[in-house]
Formats: sequence, structure tokens, C-alpha cells
Amino acid sequence: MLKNPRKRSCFLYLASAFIILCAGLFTTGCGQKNIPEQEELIRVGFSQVGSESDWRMANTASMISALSEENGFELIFDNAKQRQENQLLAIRNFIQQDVDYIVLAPIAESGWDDVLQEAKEAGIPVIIVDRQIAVSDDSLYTSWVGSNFLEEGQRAVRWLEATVQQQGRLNHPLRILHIQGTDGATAQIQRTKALTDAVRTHPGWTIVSRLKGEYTEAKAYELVRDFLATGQEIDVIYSENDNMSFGAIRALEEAGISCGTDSDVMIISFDAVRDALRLCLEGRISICVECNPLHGPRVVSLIRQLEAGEQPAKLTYVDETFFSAGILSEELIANREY
Ligand code: GYE
Repeated sequence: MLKNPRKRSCFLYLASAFIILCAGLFTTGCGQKNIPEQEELIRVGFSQVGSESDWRMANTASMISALSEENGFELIFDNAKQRQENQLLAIRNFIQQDVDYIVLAPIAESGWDDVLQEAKEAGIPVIIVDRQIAVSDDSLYTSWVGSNFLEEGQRAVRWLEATVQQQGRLNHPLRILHIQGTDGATAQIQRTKALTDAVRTHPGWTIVSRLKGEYTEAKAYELVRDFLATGQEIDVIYSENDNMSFGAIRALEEAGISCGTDSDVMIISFDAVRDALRLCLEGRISICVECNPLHGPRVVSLIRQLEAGEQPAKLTYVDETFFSAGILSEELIANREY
């Protein structure tokens, strides 16, 4: 084959031209069309409080789905299991890994100055979500997004005032059992403040006892069970989250005490997660004050603003409402995101 030298050199010439053409196409136009441009992922370290409540689980899910690779992020997630020292450790790890942003959902307001100073010196912007922090220098964090916990508490006590007024017992004695969330958390401080202020202005209202339920169902169940065993009577439970309400309801019903606006004990609850709304529709929780945990997309939008060189608002409050049986329906609960 190809014995003729002329034919052979012609064949070699055409073959090499073909190879050069292919190589050219591959390294220029052709190749570039098939390989998508690789943008660098934004690396975010997120220190989460724990997994103490349904609210918290919904918050974690929202953060993980918003700070996804498809959205351009590499998320380093740390669950502090309700311990501040774990959060301090996590933040120091993020600094060591030189992440682009640190997002902190702080367990309590105080105790952040030193570690955030370290983040500042490393040039890493810090975004705070959910509860707030109390620092001596506001430049230690870039921005905060979360709820107005004082307004939530005020919404609850306004509802209580209107309800007892309707029942014709506004000035009657009202014995309140107060179940508090984690000490020093903004959600605890502000929801407690709203109740304390209301008790001060209503001469008949008294706080029979304050229990530290740590935002968990198990702790609240134990504390309410032990409280009821003392034989003290109550008219209202003001519970600073839904999971503690679940524990309280279990303890009450085991003791043969019924829950409801016109029953033995009225339950005021915070968060408005799906299972609490169901109890509210049944009438076993009297009011669910909404607290929105879906902060993932809000944090993404803050980071995008910072990436674009913009200065986001220092504080962003989320709009919220409340639910009572009259407002609720099966359909509303089914369509609820958390
Ligand atoms: O109410 C509770 C959670 O800080 C708003 O923390 C949050 C609170 C929320 O564990 O369920």
C-alpha cells in the first residue's frame, strides 16, 4: 500500500494537516464551549447553636440549602450542641482555615469580643444570624439578621390582655408559669422582658414560678412535671418556644390538667412550627407567636451585597405575625415551610 513515494508524501501531508486542525480546534473554540467557566466557591464557616428545637432544625436546613455549591458556596457547618465554648472553638477553626465569611448564630449575647477581634484581625467579615451579640465595638460584626423578639413578646401579652378582657376577668388574679429559654439569649431576654413589663402593669397578674427550660421539650417536661407535683395552681403558661410547650402539655395532660383558652390552663407559645400550629388548631395551644427561622436566603443576600462591594444594613428585622385557632386552617398548616 502507498508504494508510490509521491502518493505517500501527499498522504502524510494531508494527515498532519488534519491533526494540526483538530488540535487547533480543541485548544481554541471547540474546547472552551464544552468546559464551563469554573468560578471559585465562596467559603463560609457557619457556627450553629445546636439542634435543640424544631425552629433550630428548620434554620439549619435553610442555611444548608441556601449556602449550597450550586449557589456558589462551600459551607463548613459546625453544631455547637448548645455550648458557647464549642462556638468559640469553631470560630477559631474557621479563622485558621481562612474562610471568606464567618456566620454566627450565637447562643448568648455576651462573650464574643475576643474571638471576633481575632476574626477582624484576620480580615474575615462576620455575619450574625438569629440572636444578637453585645460587643463593646460594633465593627466586630458586619451585619445581623433575625427577629424582633421584644415585639414577639409584646404580641403575646397584648393577645393575653385582650383574651382575659373578653372573658371578663381582666382585673382578676392570673397565675402565670413562665418557662424560659437559654439564659442570656436575645430570644430569652426580650420575650422575658415583654412578660415582666406586662405583669408590672397588670395588678392581678403574677408569675408563680420561672423555670429554665433551655428551649428543649425534655427539660420543660421534667420541670413542669416537678412543678405540678408541688400542687401549685396556674392559669397560664408563657413558654418561650414551641418545643418547651410540647413538654409542658405532656406534663399537664399526664397530671389530668386540660389545656386551652377556656380550659384549665392557657398556653402561650413562640416559634409557630408546624406541630405547634396543629396543637393550636386543636385548641391545646392558645396562641403561637411566629418566629421565622428561614434565614439562609437572607444570609446569601448579605454576602452577595458584600461581594459587590456594597454595605448592607447593620440590622435587618424579619416580618412576623401570630396564629390562634380562629386564624388557622389545615391548608395553612400543610403549606407551612417549617
Ligand atoms: O425560639 C427556639 C430556638 O433563637 C429564635 O432558639 C431562636 C430560638 C427559638 O431554640 O426554638
